[in-house]
Amino acid sequence: MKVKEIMKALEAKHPGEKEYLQAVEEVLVSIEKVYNEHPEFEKAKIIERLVEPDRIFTFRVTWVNDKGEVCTNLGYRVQYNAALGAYKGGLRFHPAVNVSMLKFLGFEQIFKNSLTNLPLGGGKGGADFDPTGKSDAEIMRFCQAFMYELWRNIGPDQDSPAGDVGVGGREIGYLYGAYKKLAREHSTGALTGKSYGWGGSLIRPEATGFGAMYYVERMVKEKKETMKDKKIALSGFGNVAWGAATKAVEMGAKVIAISGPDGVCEIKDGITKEMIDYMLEMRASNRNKVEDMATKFPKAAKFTAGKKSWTVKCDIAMPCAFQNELSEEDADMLIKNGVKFVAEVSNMGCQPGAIAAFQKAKLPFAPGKAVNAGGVATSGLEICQNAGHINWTAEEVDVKLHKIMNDIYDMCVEYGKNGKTIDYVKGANIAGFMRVAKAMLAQGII
Ligand code: 2IT
Repeated sequence: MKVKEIMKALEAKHPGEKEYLQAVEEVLVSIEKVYNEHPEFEKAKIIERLVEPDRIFTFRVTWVNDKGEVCTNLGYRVQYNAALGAYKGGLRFHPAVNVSMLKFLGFEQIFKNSLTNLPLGGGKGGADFDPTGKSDAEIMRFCQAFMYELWRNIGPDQDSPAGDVGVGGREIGYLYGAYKKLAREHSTGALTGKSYGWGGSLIRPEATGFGAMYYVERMVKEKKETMKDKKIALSGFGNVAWGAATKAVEMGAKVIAISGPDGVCEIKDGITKEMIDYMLEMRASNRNKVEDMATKFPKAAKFTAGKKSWTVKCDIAMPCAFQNELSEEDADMLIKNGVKFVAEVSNMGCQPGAIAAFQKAKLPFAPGKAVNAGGVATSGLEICQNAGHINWTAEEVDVKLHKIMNDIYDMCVEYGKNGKTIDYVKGANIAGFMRVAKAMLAQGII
């Protein structure tokens, strides 16, 4: 395999699919050497087969808003690769959603799911629907209209969506209600991220953030340091940042920044339990404004419009919001301010220039597909519980999640160790890839 040639061909075939091409290139560069040591991979054209999704569904979603107006959005499901199991991955509702974004997310999901060591294939979906400013009733009607189309293509042994940006517990409830009505399957893992009591798993809401902190704790330990009093800058204030903040505080660290599309909230003395709880209300309001935190807690939080979390001096930077949210300029600022560790929690949260800057500065940098894998891993545990018609306790789930994150960390070190340094990007990509490639080989040319 020659990465340059493959990328040239993909650019010609999928012009303008910026995020997709970026995600593919990152993985190919990491695995090139190992891949070329396995002529059987090349013979089976593993890369050519892996970079194209198995199939993509695109569908019209028409619904009625509170004013009685008819609205139309576009819905998608990308079923990317099923070598390891049924397609699995979240749904994103965001106005910028398009095929490129969902292909990048689906592609990343293949390797992330592989890292969990659970039998999960990779997929992703969503719609260009903007939840900002929508009423609860509008959200429900949109979710129902979305499911009118999607229900035929999902199921616990086929494809199991979950949440992502813009899709949380409330949306999964409406989606699952509509799915059950249409499919007449009433007790399955056709969707995960359900609430506890009707098929959901305890710890699933917290899992992405908890898992990320378990991973970061290992990175910190590797340098013979502890989490105590570490200053952490998070971005976003959604489900992921909420879970990460909860666990960070439990570990004795201080979350000193959260952010939103409107700006940053600096929290000098560290976020409190009350403030973490308030993040949930902010999310439910659909206002999408982090300024609300400073309005509610004016003494503790200082809001600055138009600024990102990366302007705040910190020990650990953790993007938790959106792809490419941390630029090379942001990385330079963080480095100048003495950041010690960077862990992506959002999928592809750092631009390539930012990753290069962190690596050049010899800072431990870990990629989203390893750090945030606790979310989908716990979705996998939800599917297990659904299939067995049982509920595990919060402790049982947390123990399994913690072990999965420790195993992912160990795999990243095994494949990414380079003398005294650890290239977590390379480690995650190679470890994730090898399992998928071997499964594809064993299953023949399909
Ligand atoms: O990016 C992700 O891994 C998710 N949005 C969660 C996917 C899942 O199926 O739980």
